[in-house]
Amino acid sequence: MSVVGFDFGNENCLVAVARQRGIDVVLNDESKRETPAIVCFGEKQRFIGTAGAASTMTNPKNSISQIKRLIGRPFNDPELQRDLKSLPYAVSEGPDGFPLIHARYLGELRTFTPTQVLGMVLSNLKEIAEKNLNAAVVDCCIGIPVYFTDLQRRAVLDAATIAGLHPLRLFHETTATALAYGIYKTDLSESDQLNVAFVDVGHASMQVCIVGYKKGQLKVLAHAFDRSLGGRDFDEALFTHFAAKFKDEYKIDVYQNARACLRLRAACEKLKKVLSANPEAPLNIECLMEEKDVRGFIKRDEFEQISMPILDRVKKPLEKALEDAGLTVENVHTVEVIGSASRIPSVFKILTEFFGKEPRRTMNASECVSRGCALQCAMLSPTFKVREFQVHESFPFSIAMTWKGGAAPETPNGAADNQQSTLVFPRGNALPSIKSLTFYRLATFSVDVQYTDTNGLVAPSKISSYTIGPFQATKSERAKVKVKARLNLHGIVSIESATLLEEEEIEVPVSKETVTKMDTDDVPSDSVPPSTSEADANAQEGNTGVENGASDAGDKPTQMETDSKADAPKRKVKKSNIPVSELVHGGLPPVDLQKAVEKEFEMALQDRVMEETKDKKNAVEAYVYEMRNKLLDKYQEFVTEPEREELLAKLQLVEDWLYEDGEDETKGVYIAKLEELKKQGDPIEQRYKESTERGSVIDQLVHCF
Ligand code: ATP
Ligand code: K
Ligand code: MG
Repeated sequence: MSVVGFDFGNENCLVAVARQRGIDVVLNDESKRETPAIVCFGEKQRFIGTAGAASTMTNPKNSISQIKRLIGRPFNDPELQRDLKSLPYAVSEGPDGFPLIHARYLGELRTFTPTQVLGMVLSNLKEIAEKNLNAAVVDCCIGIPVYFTDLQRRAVLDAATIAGLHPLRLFHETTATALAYGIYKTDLSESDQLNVAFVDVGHASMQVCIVGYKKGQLKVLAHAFDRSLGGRDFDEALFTHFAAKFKDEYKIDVYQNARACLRLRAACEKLKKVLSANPEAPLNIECLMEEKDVRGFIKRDEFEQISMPILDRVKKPLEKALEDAGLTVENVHTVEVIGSASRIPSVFKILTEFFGKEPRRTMNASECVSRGCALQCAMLSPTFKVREFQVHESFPFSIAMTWKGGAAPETPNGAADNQQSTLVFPRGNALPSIKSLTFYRLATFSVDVQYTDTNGLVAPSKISSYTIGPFQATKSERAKVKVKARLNLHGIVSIESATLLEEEEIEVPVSKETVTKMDTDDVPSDSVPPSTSEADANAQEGNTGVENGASDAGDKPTQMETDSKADAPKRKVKKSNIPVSELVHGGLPPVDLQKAVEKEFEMALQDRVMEETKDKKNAVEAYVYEMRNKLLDKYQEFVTEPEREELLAKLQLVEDWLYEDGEDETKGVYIAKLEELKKQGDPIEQRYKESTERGSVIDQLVHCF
């Protein structure tokens, strides 16, 4: 069983695997640790990762990057709309209200969903892991930003399915980092909590996480973020600056030329990196547009000036995190920065000033997310033994359930329409978690799950709708229905089940038997609120009681539930399951997901055929060069003059063919061509071999004398 962690970044992806001796970040085909998150669609195949990045400049319109920005967002999302302006490929609104990416692939224009493209990126990462482990990879843990919505989380899971992966957990990137930081720490105390702030400034976003450590455990105290503050925003500031400058000085408008835009953006990113280590840097691009070479120059101070609007926003998530954690700066013992854009000196300066101490870089800034994910995967996998370490995660959104008219339909005067709502998982709730709600109803009813505190969220607030029923209450009054809501390990909310509870009075003295044990795989024993009186009081008004059966730690918790007051007459509760049907807003229906899986399989097959074709073509080419050299060298004595001339001529013919008619042939044709050459070459090789073998026998004989 595989134990793998993936960090899919907006720009760079990393793969970490667990081996018996520890966690390793593995290398891709180009011997790099970072693999660009790019899929380039070609005329004959796709190029993914490093190969995709190589073709971006020559094929910008069909090179899909920054897929993390598009995944699980509706087309009309204003942030998405803003992003689209600087992306070189075409995106339109699909029939379901979600974006569709347009690209030319295999000679025709096609559309792909962001989920499909992420599936391709993940397949590529999966392959990297498989090559390194020399085994199939299925189980894994995938890092996601803490701000990912329900839709985005579901989209990542769908993409994983398309890639043939099975995530044991979608793990918040900063928490992954916190785990990778804490698990090796040997000096954690049982009583004194060590508070560490992790700040990740990546390509597109910034995340802050404050964690409290004690021996053998970490507890997330707060998550905060800015969805749109990352390295690329600094690139954009430089881009705007130079675009204006060049318009002035050279009379060129780069906005009119997609390739010029791309090149200037790339040059600005490079410039930004140079400025991290140098007080000033030049920017020169040959033949940017209209055959003009451009030259520019900027000092770090000026760079800071033009990026002021971005820098001004860095403090906000820091303040929010502190506030939510209920800490002051003095209580934060250490600050760890990660994410490659944290290398920008002005960002680092703001962090230093804010915390009143210099942030540290003890974590490997680019690798820690993937490492933490691999660790989490190892912890969740039965095949690995990992040091006991508890992760108490916290959820960054508030989630409520809403329904219509608690008293309906039996209230005659139209009270049925009034919307009611109850907070089920408040912001900062433990993750995972389970809660039960009690409804008093006559017949089938529906419940919506939605965000209440949108936390700067632009996604639709409604997450899903559920129909609960039908059920038949035996008595004429409203039936008591217990609905179980789960916030799962991925941070996805669902109504998992509904139970009809019917009370029957029986003549048994009150004893310990009044305790009814609920399904044991729910909720941990340390959070055991009995069926509260609050729930009953609410019920009088046709309302709903939420039972806080929260879980944060274990996978096999238990909950005990008492159903009667100690001095009341004994009642027995009969339980029966009620059907629950779910309608998720957005995401792929199972049929479409299956289709996407099949499509990915086809495309992967096509890629493989093309790769093999290239290999076979290379083999022909290699044979031509090798044989020619040998004929003129060590095979000389083993061929007759006419034989040699004939084969040399043949080799020349094939070489010419490779560059002309044979440039673009099928795999079978190259295989046949190689066979053809070998038919002539093999006898010569055979003669040579026989003679050298005989030679070595003679050598041995000589040595015997
Ligand atoms: P995200 O976490 O936002 O999804 P990511 O994980 O792909 O994205 P990182 O790889 O952490 O992002 O960071 C990439 C960003 O860091 C890019 O904008 C890149 O230009 C920037 N960057 C890399 N090296 C440096 C440097 N030396 N100085 C400044 N910025 C840098
Ligand atoms: K990354
Ligand atoms: Mg990142």
